[in-house]
Amino acid sequence: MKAYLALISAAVIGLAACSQEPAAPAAPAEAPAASAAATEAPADAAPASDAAPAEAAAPAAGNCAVTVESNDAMQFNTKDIQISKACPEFSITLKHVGTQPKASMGHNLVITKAEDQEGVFKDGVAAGPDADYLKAGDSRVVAHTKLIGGGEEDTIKVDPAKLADGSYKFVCTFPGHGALMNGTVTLVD
Ligand SMILES: [Cu+2]
Repeated sequence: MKAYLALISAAVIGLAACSQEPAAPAAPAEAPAASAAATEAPADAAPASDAAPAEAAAPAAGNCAVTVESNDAMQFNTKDIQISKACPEFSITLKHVGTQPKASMGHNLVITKAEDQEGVFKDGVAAGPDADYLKAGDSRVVAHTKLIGGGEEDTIKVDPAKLADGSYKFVCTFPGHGALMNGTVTLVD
């Protein structure tokens, strides 16, 4: 009610101002309206802003990203990447915690449908290092990182909705790595 009255009076003063000189009288007219709004706003807003970060934002941020490590021993540190369906998008960071260069121990993380993995791997190896061991424009690839060497990392975003119609896997397409460096991608609630 106070704000309503403030708006009315501001409007009246504003109208009066318009009939005279627009610029100068406008400034004093705005001041009371602004301070009325300021005193009322925190009372309404405070409970909402207290609740929001605790219940929604914090857990969501933690669940919508994962880091997968790879090393000089040709291994990922997980066999299953779990992606929450609730996430509008999901971040996967591939980290190479080893020291060897990508020419000799490069890794990538490539997500495909389970039945496409072998074909994507074979065609990727054939595509060679300049193509990051991925066939150009391969439509079977749902998402992939670039090829990285020791000390490097790369982050990709995945839309969980694109993983809903089948079973999905991940693999490193560096020659000889696929047999050891692979796993499943699982959608979870
Ligand atoms: Cu690899």
